Amino acid sequence: MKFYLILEVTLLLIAVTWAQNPKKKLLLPKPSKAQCCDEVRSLKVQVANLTSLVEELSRKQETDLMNVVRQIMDLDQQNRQQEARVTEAESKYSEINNRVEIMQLQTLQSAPQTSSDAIYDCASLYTKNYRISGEYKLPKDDFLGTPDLNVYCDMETKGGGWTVIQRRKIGLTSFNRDWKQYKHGFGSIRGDFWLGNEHIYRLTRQPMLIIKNSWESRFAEYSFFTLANELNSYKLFIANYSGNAGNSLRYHNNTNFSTMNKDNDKCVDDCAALRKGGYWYNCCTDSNLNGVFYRHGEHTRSSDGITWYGWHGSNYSLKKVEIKIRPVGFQP
Ligand SMILES: *[C@@H]1O[C@H](CO)[C@@H](O)[C@H](O)[C@H]1NC(C)=O
Ligand SMILES: *[C@@H]1O[C@H](CO)[C@@H](O)[C@H](O)[C@H]1NC(C)=O
Ligand SMILES: *[C@@H]1O[C@H](CO)[C@@H](O)[C@H](O)[C@H]1NC(C)=O
Ligand SMILES: *[C@@H]1O[C@H](CO)[C@@H](O)[C@H](O)[C@H]1NC(C)=O
Ligand SMILES: *[C@@H]1O[C@H](CO)[C@@H](O)[C@H](O)[C@H]1NC(C)=O
Ligand SMILES: [Ca+2]
Repeated sequence: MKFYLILEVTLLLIAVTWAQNPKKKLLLPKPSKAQCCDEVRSLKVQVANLTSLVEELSRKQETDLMNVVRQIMDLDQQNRQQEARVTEAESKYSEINNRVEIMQLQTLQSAPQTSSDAIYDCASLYTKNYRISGEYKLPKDDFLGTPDLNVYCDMETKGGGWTVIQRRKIGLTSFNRDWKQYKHGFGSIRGDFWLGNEHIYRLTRQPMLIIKNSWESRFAEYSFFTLANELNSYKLFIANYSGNAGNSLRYHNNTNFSTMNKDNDKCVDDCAALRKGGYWYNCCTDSNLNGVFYRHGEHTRSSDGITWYGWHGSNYSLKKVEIKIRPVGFQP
């Protein structure tokens, strides 16, 4: 709008100077009286013409300007209406989502539990016909001595029933944490998180679970995955790799878990400090899924990123990772 106003003023100034100049110039040569008066009259007409022209022009410009302003205001209003509609749709969506989740939780909590149909994980939920991916609360189990636990279930990938134990996708949560935090878990279950070694250990206490790391279009799958307990430093056991991302967890097989304040690795170096995460560090990594999230620049000089050497080598930090587990015998 400012742009149009300035243009108008400039044009008016030019018009005025242009209208004055010929008058002065033409008056300079010494004219006869009659000639003079004729010329003056004609000049006056010209000036009057020009003035009316300028007036007409500025009127036209004003109308144009007003039209533009009106159009902008119309667009503005349409924009606002659209935005309001989007906001409304969004809030409706999240409301529905919330209601579905609350219903899921309520059904879950009111479901009578016997030892034969206890809910251990997302796979048990799946077999009880919970088929929507999202957050669920696993009830506490007095028999197993487990407290209740919020988990995220992937009920879609490869038949569903996956309990997600780790996710990296937003990058605001630091994974450079101590033993206690890795033990109990941290982050938010819908965003970036580590479920907690104690929970993962309990989940994998029923024999034979599969781990699946998936990111972008690549994945790695192990048909056996289990953790030892805390006394045994949450040592990792995996077997039978398949997938297209490379077997970059094999190097970490039979290896204790290490964090910034517990060096259990097989190295003179302090791998957790070098790689800035908690992981089953060997000496040190062939993968570092709890490393530093590098948002800008996929390649980094330090090898402390979220790496999976079998796919992108040591200098590429992955942008999305999820680790999920489910029982080996699970039938979707
Ligand atoms: C003034 O304008 C009118 C109409 O635009 C035109 O017919 C006339 O010749 C003009 N007179 C002069 C002196 O330019
Ligand atoms: C690996 O796969 C083979 C063949 O399917 C199977 O016999 C074996 O038990 C698996 N190993 C583990 C540790 O699950
Ligand atoms: C792994 O942990 C166990 C028990 O915590 C310990 O006995 C063993 O020495 C550790 N191994 C390494 C390589 O640190
Ligand atoms: C991990 O080590 C065990 C032996 O402790 C072995 O049976 C298994 O095949 C190894 N896993 C992989 C993926 O190499
Ligand atoms: C990663 O970066 C380091 C340091 O710049 C370099 O020495 C190494 O060759 C790189 N590795 C790969 C696989 O590109
Ligand atoms: Ca060490």
